Amino acid sequence: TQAQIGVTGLAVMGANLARNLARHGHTVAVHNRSHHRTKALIEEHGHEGDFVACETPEELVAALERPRRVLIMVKAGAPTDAVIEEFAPLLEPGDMLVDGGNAHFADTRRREAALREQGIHFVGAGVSGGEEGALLGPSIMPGGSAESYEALGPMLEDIAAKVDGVPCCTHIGPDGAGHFVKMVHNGIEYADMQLIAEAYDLLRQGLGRSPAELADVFAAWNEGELSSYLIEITAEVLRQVDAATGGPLVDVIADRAEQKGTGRWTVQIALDLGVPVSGIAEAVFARSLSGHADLRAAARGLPGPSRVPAGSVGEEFVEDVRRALYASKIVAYAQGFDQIGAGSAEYGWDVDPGALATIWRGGCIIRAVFLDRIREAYEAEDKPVTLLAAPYFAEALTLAQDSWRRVVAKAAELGIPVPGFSTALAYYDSLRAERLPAALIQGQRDFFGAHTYQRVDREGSFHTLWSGDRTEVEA
Ligand code: NBP
Repeated sequence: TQAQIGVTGLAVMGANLARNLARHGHTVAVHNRSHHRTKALIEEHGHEGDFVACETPEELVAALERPRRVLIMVKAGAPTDAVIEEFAPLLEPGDMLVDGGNAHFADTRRREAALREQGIHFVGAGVSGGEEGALLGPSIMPGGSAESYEALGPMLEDIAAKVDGVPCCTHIGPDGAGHFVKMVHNGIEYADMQLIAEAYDLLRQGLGRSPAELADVFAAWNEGELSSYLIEITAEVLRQVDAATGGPLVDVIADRAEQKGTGRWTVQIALDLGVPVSGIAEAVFARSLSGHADLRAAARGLPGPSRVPAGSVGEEFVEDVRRALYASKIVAYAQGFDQIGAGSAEYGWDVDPGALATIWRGGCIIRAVFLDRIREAYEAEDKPVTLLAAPYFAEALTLAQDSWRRVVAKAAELGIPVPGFSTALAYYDSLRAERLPAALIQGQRDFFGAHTYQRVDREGSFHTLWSGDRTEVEA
């Protein structure tokens, strides 16, 4: 029998995607650089479906029906290039090479262009959902040609998560579009996690609640508008008791957050595109700061607030924090979607944000009820310039803003760091401001560098003769 698809790279993600494909009735040819992984997969899970075990790339390619579909699930970076170099010469025009790893979208663009010359469709597909998602239904974000999606889409939609019967997989756009949106997805994930962590910290320090009590708070929040995978697992983590100490696990975990790089890429690219993704940036910086043992040790003795009024935080703080979290989350997602819009415009991808919100409702780490609201906002006749101004979100922010301000003010008063909450509020207030102090910055720039400024009342560029008689001249 000929296999419908081949999977090369059988570490946790590749093996689980291969099993998912086989469980959906596809014959899957499987290959790994070190054959022991292939053997282990067949021994442990061969009974789950039809697998063809292959020892070499040649065998894998020979096992496939045409046009061939080969899914690469190896470590991103040089390993992916090595695997492409191995497989490309074995393929024919019309065949498809799919990279399901966490590649940088610029690498995907480069690889797609090179393989296109050979007539091979290169598909950079973002896959979210971790190990479990790969096995039970991930959210899949494939880029590449529309033609390749015709041949590949049905199979990917088959194994993707489903929400209301709709698969969490859609063609995102040409070349690097899929990996770009996966990158921003991860950036949003960083922001969302940071905001949840700040909410936990505020309630722990501000109200003195225990992790177990806070697990109940997050579990309750998960029943409402915040309902999401990340809130759900937060409750689970907070409830976990450490076997060694008998105390909360969260108290014995070292407070240094690590990162693999997609959040950092999101911010780097946002800087290049000129998109203010301050919420994502603060989340990346907060992780970085947490790891700076040297800076933290050197600053540990610095004073906190000298006088914290006793009983200044009451029961109503819980609801204030919930609303502040929701409002900040809206900002983080709005910024992420802005970045996707900017990337799409820059590279001519024509990404449909509503379709993206749809496929993020299930399978992926940022899955949330809230994404249905984003989908609705982008499917409305009046496309929002910013999600903040879309009717549902504008109303949610209106309802939340007093709480949001109280929480950020209280955090400053108590000396609890809330970089995510406060940058989100600053973004909101900056966007809605009638006038920004950017006018003064333009004045300063003109003073020291004759950079000129524009006026609100006349066309043209102007310069004040700062070191002369301080009259204004047209530049
Ligand atoms: P890893 O990222 O740990 O990669 C291990 C695989 O890469 C093994 O199959 C290994 O083969 C293969 N490999 C390496 Br390393 N160098 C190779 C080379 N030069 N030639 C051929 N094969 C090579 O696996 P993973 O955690 O399953 O992730 C796979 C991809 O999926 C990554 O890009 C990852 O970023 C992405 N991803 C992961 C997750 C997650 O939750 N883990 C989620 C979403 C996406 P070997 O067995 O011979 O060493």
